[in-house]
Amino acid sequence: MSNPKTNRLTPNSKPTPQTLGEFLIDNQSDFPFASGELTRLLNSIRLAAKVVNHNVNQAGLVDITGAAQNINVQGEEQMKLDVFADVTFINTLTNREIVCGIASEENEDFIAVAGSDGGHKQHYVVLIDPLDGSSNIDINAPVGTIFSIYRRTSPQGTPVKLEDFLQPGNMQVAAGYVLYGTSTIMVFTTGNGVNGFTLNPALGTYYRSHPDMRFPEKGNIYSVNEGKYATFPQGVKDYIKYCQKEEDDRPYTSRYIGALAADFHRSLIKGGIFLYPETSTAPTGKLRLLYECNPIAMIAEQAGGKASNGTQRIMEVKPTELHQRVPFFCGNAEMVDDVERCIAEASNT
Ligand code: AHM
Ligand code: MG
Repeated sequence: MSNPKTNRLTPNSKPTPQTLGEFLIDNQSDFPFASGELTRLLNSIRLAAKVVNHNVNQAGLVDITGAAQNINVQGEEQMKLDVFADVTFINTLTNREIVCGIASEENEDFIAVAGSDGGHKQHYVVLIDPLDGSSNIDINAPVGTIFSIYRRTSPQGTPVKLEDFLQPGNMQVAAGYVLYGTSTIMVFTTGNGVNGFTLNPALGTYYRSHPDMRFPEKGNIYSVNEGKYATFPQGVKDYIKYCQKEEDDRPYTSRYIGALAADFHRSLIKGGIFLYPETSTAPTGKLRLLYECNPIAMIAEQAGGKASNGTQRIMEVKPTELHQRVPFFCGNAEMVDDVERCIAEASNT
């Protein structure tokens, strides 16, 4: 900042925002188990997200810069972005030997990660949706990455087992998402509240732009694929009618991007609810418990909101399969209470 009278630089009165790297170091002792392993893991996720961000931003150029047969300017084969994101996260996490296992939406089975010495001494498993809402790529709309981190339950030193991944959400030690939107933001929690860090793409640095994120006291936006209304259970139909009714502070506004990370982020900032119920054609819903719903649920709860499957807290659902689907209702606590009430009333009639 310069002083117009003297034309000399004067100190900026605004404090420099903390970077993500500084935040991780400063708060390391608050992280569960505080050995530095989780800090390194979150560091790797932020690095991989930068690489994915770069490629997401190139998406519109692929047809121009990628020559025929999908060869790009570096002579590498172009990958679909969701595969690229998957490979990027897996490689970044495995090469640094900081996880003992990874499960991803893109892979049927989990991956057991051994260290370069062949051992399995790491403590954490990561579950990830590498590119959430990937169909938005074609229309230049936001996409995300969602991740969930657990401490393994099987003995250290042995290869991870399926049981290490099938833990209820309330055992998560950290969870977060990266939203590649008009700017790129990484939002995460380690169980001590929620913080958001916006990427300055010129510097490649994330700054703590959204400290101590909380849902606004009241929400007035509902977010659902209303085209599927006819297939929803009666209680959800009733709740949607309730949202639309002219009464008190209603009707609410309807918004739907079609990428959970983006729709949830709007709810968190502006106040609202995201709904993806079971339907007559998808009787257990669409969204995946382990790498979509649980991490978003942990962030929601840490920010003062709620997440439910309609009758039960999402983070208490006992997983039985890696790619298990659940109905999902998440956002301002009062709004989630209202949809649960409508579901309970409809099931009693
Ligand atoms: P994806 O992770 O395979 O891209 O799909 C998950 C997405 C969610 O992010 C989004 O909320 C939902 O699926 C949209 O589904 P629909 O098109 O049925 O509304
Ligand atoms: Mg997804």
